[in-house]
Formats: sequence, C-alpha cells, structure tokens
Amino acid sequence: MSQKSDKERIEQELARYMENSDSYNARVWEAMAYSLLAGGKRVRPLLLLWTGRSLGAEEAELLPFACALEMIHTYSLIHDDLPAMDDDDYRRGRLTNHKVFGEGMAVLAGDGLLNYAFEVMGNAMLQESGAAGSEALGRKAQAMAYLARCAGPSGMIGGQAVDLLSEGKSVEPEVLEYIEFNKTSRLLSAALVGGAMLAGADEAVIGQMQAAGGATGKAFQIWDDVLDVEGSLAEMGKQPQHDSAHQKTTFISVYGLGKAKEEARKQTELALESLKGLPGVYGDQVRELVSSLVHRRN
Ligand code: GRG
Repeated sequence: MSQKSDKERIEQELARYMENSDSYNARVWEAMAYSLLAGGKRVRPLLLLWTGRSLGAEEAELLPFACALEMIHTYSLIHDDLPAMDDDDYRRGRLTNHKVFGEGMAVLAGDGLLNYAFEVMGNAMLQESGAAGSEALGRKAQAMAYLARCAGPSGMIGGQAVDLLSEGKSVEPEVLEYIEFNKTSRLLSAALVGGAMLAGADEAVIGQMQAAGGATGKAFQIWDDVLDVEGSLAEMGKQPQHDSAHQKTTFISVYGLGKAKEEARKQTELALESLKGLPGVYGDQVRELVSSLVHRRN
C-alpha cells in the first residue's frame, strides 16, 4: 500500500476513535479532536505500521498502537504549547488548543488523549483469547509498556522537565543531548521498537530499532531547529524563530547552522544503517520516510 493511502487509513482510524456518544463532556472530545485531526505528518504511526508489517505483523494488530502513539504525541504538543510551557499560538496550521478552548480545557484535552491512548491499547489486548491469543497478548503488553516508558518520566516527560529547568540558562552539551534524546528520539523509538515488538521480533532486531530511533530522533530534532531558523509560518503551520526568541540552547546555537545540517545528515545515515535489515517493501518505506525527514519543510 502506498504512503498516501496508509496515511489516509490512519487519519480515518483516528477520526473513528474521536466519534463518541458522550453528552455533557462533548466539549473535551471536541478539544481533543481539534488537535488530533488537525493533520500532522503522522510520522510516528506510519513508522510503527511499516516496521511492524515489514517484520510480519498484521495491520489489525498494529493500527490501535499506531493511533495510540499519535494520541500521545498530540497530547504532548497541546501541553507543550501552553503558556506555562512554550506559549505558542499556532500548531499544525491552526491556532493552538488553548487559544481556542482556553487553558483549562487544553490541559484536559491533553490528559484525555493520553488516557484514551491507553484505553485503545488496553482494548486491543482484551481482544486476544485462546492459546495463540496469549502470545499476541504478551507482545501487545510488551509494546504498551515500552510506549509508556518512552513517553513517561524516564522518557519524553523527563526530557521536557529538564528543558523547563534549563530555560534561560546556557546548558552543557550533555544536558542538551539528554533533553533532545528524551523529548524527540523516544517517541520515534517507540514507533520503530513498538512495531517490532508487535511483530514478535527478537532482541537483536529490537536493539537495531532502538539505535535507529535514537539517530532518527537526533536528525529529526536538528532539522526541526533548522526549520525554526529557515522556515515560515505558512510552510510549517507554527511560528518560526521560536528558539532564538526564547533564548533556547539548540544544536544550532552551540555549533552553528552548517554543522547542524551536516550532523542531521550524518545521523540519518546512522539510522539507515541500523534499519538496513528491515525486509521488503515496508522496510523500504521506513527507510524512505526516515531519509525524507532531513529534507522536510514542515
Ligand atoms: C509537554 C509532556 C510534554 C512534552 C513535550 C513533543 C514535546 C515534548 C514538545 C514539542 C516541541 C518539540 C520541539 C518537540 C520535539 C519533537 C518535535 C519536533 C515534535 C513535533 O513533531 P512533528 O514535527 O509534528 O512530527 P506533527 O505536527 O507533524 O505531528
């Protein structure tokens, strides 16, 4: 299946998850759907889907986890945009969640997406039964625990916490590395490793996916910093020049733009080396998507 139709499939599935028959709480679902269905690149769910398929898993096993990961990612963006964090007005080409729904509702929309992600994964686990089911259940439990670890206080939240504590200070390169690894690489690793776990891959493959996630995240983050310098609101759907306005320490502020671009390409090569064992057309799609991340304009 092509990249376009898989992205559409994910969009369709995310929209289906946002259909609900609740009543007095309709506003929080509206706020959740506002950001979730605003059309991000869907990099993480596509990587999870293609990695899992490349290693032999079925779409039906992968889709709930791909969607859950996108919900977790979207919650992090909603919370990151709040005045108490990065205080941004635009995201995914529209006003940020709190600008439309107010700060309290934006906090709840993020919390709602995070919890709903675990409901979706839990329900996928409950569908397994019988002897074959118990093996599949084990794979799903392993993937869910891994996603939780990557997103939690020893992962993305940890990175965000150190970022918050470092505001206005010049940080040591190791601290910058810690922040970027945890804020950005962990959810990309969750996609590659989660897909591999759902396919029942062995330790060696999981180790390669972990390494690929780390390098992809570095390249992704550095390119995000490049776009912050060179991009526009129209292209990116969010405000550029954010890092310099907030005096953020980034790879570019420490090493300069030229070195940053060079490093993004180097990290992409390292990621592709770790991904070279992914078989078949879906392996090719994973590699193509990873390569395209350091040419992206949004
Ligand atoms: C608030 C818990 C909490 C965490 C925030 C994701 C994040 C951590 C902060 C957002 C700001 C940032 C620079 C994060 C690094 C990762 C990144 C570049 C996210 C944007 O991901 P894309 O480009 O966005 O995949 P789309 O909209 O395409 O999904």
